[in-house]
Amino acid sequence: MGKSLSVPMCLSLCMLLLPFSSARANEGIADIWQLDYADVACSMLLNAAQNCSLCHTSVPEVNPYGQEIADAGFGWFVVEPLDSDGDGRTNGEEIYSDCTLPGDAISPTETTSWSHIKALYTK
Ligand SMILES: [Ca+2]
Repeated sequence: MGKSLSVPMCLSLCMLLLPFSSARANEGIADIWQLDYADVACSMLLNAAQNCSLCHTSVPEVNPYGQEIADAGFGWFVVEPLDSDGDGRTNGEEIYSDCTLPGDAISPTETTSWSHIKALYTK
């Protein structure tokens, strides 16, 4: 009798805790992404990782970059050669040099960034 009650109780408890444990796991993933790219990504991207907008449209919905990372088993280095948002620039280019969101095709491009515009007028 004791065992028959404990299994449903455990399942109920697990179902209650699952959303929280998933959220905590995702926070850990964002932290790891930040650590992996801390020396190469701009602060905008590091902040986007922290506030979840790097990979999510609205949690738990993911953007194309978040989906490809999930599909790759959270191997973000594997998806660097891909162009998740279809804007013509690889995820790696967006992260390492352009400082644009790899999951958002309408995030500013290098040619529309403030530093690029300033450079056009200082020549
Ligand atoms: Ca892209």
